[in-house]
Amino acid sequence: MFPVNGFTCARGRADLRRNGVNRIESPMIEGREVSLEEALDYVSRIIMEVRKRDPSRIIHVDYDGNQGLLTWYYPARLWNALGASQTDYSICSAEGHAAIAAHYGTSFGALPSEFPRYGAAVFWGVPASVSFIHGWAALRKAHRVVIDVRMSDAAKKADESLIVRPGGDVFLAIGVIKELIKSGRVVGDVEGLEDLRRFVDGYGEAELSEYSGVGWDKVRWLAEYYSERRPLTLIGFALGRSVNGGDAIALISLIPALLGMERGFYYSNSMGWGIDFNYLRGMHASRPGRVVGMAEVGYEVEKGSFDLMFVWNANPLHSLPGADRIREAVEEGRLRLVVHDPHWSETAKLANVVLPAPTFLEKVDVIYSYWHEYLILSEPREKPIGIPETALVREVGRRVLGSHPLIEEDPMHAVDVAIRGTGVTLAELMERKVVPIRHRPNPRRPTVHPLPKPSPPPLDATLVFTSHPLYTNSQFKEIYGRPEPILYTHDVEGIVEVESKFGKVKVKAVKDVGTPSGVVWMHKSALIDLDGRPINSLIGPEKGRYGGTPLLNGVSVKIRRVE
Ligand SMILES: Nc1nc2c(c(=O)[nH]1)N[C@H]1C(S)=C(S)[C@@H](COP(=O)(O)OP(=O)(O)OC[C@H]3O[C@@H](n4cnc5c(=O)[nH]c(N)nc54)[C@H](O)[C@@H]3O)O[C@H]1N2
Ligand SMILES: Nc1nc2c(c(=O)[nH]1)N[C@H]1C(S)=C(S)[C@@H](COP(=O)(O)OP(=O)(O)OC[C@H]3O[C@@H](n4cnc5c(=O)[nH]c(N)nc54)[C@H](O)[C@@H]3O)O[C@H]1N2
Ligand SMILES: [Mo]
Repeated sequence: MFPVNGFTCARGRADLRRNGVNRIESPMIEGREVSLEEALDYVSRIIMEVRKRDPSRIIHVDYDGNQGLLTWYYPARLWNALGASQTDYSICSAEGHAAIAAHYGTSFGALPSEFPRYGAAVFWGVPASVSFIHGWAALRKAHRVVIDVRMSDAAKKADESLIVRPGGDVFLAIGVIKELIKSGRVVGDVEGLEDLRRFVDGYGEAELSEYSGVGWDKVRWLAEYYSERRPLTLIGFALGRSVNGGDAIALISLIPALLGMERGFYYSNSMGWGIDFNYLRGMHASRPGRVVGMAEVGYEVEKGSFDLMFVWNANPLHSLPGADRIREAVEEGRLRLVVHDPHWSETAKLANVVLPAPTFLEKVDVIYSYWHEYLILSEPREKPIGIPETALVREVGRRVLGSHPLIEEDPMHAVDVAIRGTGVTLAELMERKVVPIRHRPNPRRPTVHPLPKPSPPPLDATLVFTSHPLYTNSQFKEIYGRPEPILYTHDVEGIVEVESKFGKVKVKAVKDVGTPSGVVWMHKSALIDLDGRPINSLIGPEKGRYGGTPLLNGVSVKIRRVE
């Protein structure tokens, strides 16, 4: 059975309607409609020009607009064959995957089908009633605790909620572990327990309460809850984008192991399915010229490190730190931008060259999930507009590389090879369309190392982001309209300027009773300000110590009323 819990989210419901709206209908060069042939020749010429100088001055930016193996992964092989620069794919979940894998050898945790077995659940930094509604529903019968920096919708709906300071979770986790050890409730077979004991002993209760923002009685309550109720621990991706985020995730993921629970946490199992993403990207036969942190792309553009940016399946003007730097470089002619997208995204509107892409409803692909354990053959049901990603890279590849084995390999053959580790064959997938992945990674005895190295949480007003129920990142404006850039605050209302060390934006401040002073938040789908500037102008190049994830949550800001 496909674990969709019998309902579809607002985005899923809108997909068919969205398909015909705001589409890029034709290739364009500098605002002029051209034939596909002309656009492909033009893009190939630019690539050859830049490549002559230095192929690593080309950067491709691609992310998760559509999670197809052919849409997202396969196209990267063209750029690797060229020796172009790539990003580190860190923006969303890399920090937690790396932090958990450092302790368990894998980030593979509980399976969705195991959720209903749990009578209790701790949603740590996961406002799941909005960001993870299928997981929230799968645990609807469980007693639910939500830990956040504000009273999120999930915190309001939960049986219990705990409010921490931004960046304070690692200290709360240290406190919980300290209490568990003190009361003799650590029974798990975990390597390095003595080191962990010494580490947590290095912190006093008062200090931990101050840094976490949680009184000691509540810390003790959570430790007791853990040992008595043995909840499933759900860990938010967004925690990995926060101050001390990787350390927090690492330590939180260890709590179930300390209690002797096997795979008692859930992050995302996608890194454990056995899909060979590197094969799809052609890493067996080529290498990127350079890997640039997603935190740093905007800042590298500012420094003049690239001549050409090729974007697909992503909307960096909306989503990347320092996005204003990218915009300026394109507007001033210092960077050429080519975008391949089905929709007129903010980045497509800025681009020098735009190439239309079919949506997932218009092409064949194989889809995997961050959540459920199924591989899916996605087949076209609408008439396609534009050129699919696989065809595009093969056309451009032939023009700039001639015949190259990475480009010549049939995309479906590449998928067949890449999914071998899942225990599902392409033939089986072609026949059955939806097939459960059989591979499970081997568990390793968990270790407490590396121990965290947290810093005190910020004292200034801290900006954090969260999912919007109607949008997926920048997507679905076609149906639900452009979201207003609203900054939710404890006590400020009106038009305000928000300033960080890196930039300044203008937004509308609205009071929210569930937001403590010192915290301000926005929806991560409302990232264009009242003057059209990217909100991510505020975000700097700082990144996490495990997976290099940009510090998107926890940026210190000053807020000034202007109207
Ligand atoms: N300040 C701040 N910034 C953030 C976040 C935050 O919390 N705060 N969150 C971050 C997170 S978690 C993420 S995952 C990133 C997301 O960052 P992006 O991946 O840039 O996000 P999307 O808005 O989903 O953009 C996807 C683009 O892909 C296009 N697309 C969809 N389907 C296809 C297809 O089949 N082919 C092609 N070629 N294109 C397609 C869509 O039209 C859209 O323009 O943003 C990050 N940015
Ligand atoms: N409806 C909808 N669902 C989505 C998405 C969407 O755009 N719309 N995006 C998808 C994507 S790409 C992702 S990555 C996931 C993200 O899903 P989640 O990881 O669940 O996170 P967010 O929705 O970004 O919300 C982050 C929460 O963390 C809180 N927070 C910020 N800093 C801290 C901190 O230091 N400690 C704690 N404890 N909490 C903190 C914020 O207040 C906020 O409630 O959601 C996915 N689901
Ligand atoms: Mo994400």
